[in-house]
Amino acid sequence: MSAREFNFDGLIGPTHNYAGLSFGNVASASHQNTASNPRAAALQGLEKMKFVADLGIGQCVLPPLRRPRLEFLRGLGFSGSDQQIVDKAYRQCPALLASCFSASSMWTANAATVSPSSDCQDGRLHLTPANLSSTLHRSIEPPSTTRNLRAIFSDHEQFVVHDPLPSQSGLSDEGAANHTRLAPAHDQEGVEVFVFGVDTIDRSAPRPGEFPARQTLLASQAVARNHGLPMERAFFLHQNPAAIDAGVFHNDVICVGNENVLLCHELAFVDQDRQLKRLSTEFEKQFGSPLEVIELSAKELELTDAVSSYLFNSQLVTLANGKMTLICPLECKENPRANRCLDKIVDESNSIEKVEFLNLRQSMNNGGGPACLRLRVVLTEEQQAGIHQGIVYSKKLHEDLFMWVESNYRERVEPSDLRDPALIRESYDAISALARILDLPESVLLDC
Ligand code: SUG
Repeated sequence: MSAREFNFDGLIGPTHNYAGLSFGNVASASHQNTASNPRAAALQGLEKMKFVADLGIGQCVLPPLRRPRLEFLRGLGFSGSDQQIVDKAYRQCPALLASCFSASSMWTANAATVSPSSDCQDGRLHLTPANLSSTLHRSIEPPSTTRNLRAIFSDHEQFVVHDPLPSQSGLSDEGAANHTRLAPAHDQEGVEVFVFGVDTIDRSAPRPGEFPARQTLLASQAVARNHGLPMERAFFLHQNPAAIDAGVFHNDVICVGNENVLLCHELAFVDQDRQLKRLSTEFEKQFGSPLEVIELSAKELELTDAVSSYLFNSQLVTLANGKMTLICPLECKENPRANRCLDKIVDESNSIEKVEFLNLRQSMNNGGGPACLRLRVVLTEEQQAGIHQGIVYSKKLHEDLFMWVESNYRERVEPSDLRDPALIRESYDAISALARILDLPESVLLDC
């Protein structure tokens, strides 16, 4: 049965703000305590969905998690009315307040790791929500994300939504941002590449010195096991610690794959030459066709430019005619060195034919590019019919979401606005209204 790729984009929530919560994420740190524009952010996200859908690629939306999550503060000993809790947290620890307000669920590449049914031994599509245990604000997401995914992928005959891995530093998991599926075509069997930042068992293995590694080898192996991937189809690559220390906090900041193409920087992995050779050899052996590796050298693009332009965080998609397009953030156009690299990438000897640019500045300022905002799911026709239909993108859904953003979102949020009781109410009301648009139970979305 033919299968196609769907991008599940996270709707950018009404509390989108810049709090500098992600240590090791350069953009998040440099925008700490600046004012955000939630309405513009959400509209930029919607524009991306429209752009991708107009290319003929499958598109769905994932709802934002309800924020602020005041239960989180209550659990940490803040008591009183909502207003009192917020005031106390603002005075005593603004980072905790910002954590419970964070709209970080927009980056759905971190929602889960997904293996399509063609890769899994039981013939079902497997999803493991990420535990996101390495950052405080994101570690609040997994129970709610799991609930949402179970509401959307509810047919047990076709889908398995696992529990997130235990929230433990040795099992730290950041989902699809550290996972790439390679296959001759989306609708065929593929190999799955898991990228880890640290091997917590082998103490002598290289690890970053400055910034945290957010994905462990143990976590990646556990996800591959849970999904029932044949061992010869699962690859584990070690992320280069130098890249993590330069601000590459997820592998999708330095590498993107699509079908038979792998685009990466030469400093993406430990022992890169040998590992990529091994991957290419296996790919060719298993599928009888070559893997196309496009590698940019540090001379062509320094790590700092890779991080500031987010070139590798572009969305690489296959159009109906089989050609590939790279959807880049505007920052790649503005960075002359990144722009020069794009000329090499669309060289006629490669499968990538075209480059497009999108303005995602609001998300980019928090370290979230085009690829961070989407979770890729390859669905067969039967599975397309089996998911909850209210989240499938259409012209009508776009119009409804556009109006919803226009009428529920603030134009601007200052750091001190997180104390404003009206923002709490407005954000909850927005989620209630969204439940109706997406035809999902309000009880699920409000609890998430
Ligand atoms: O986890 N930023 C996110 C960005 C996630 C990008 N996702 C991928 N690369 N797939 C993070 O670091 C910043 C929030 C703040 O600082 O307010 C933040 O969470």
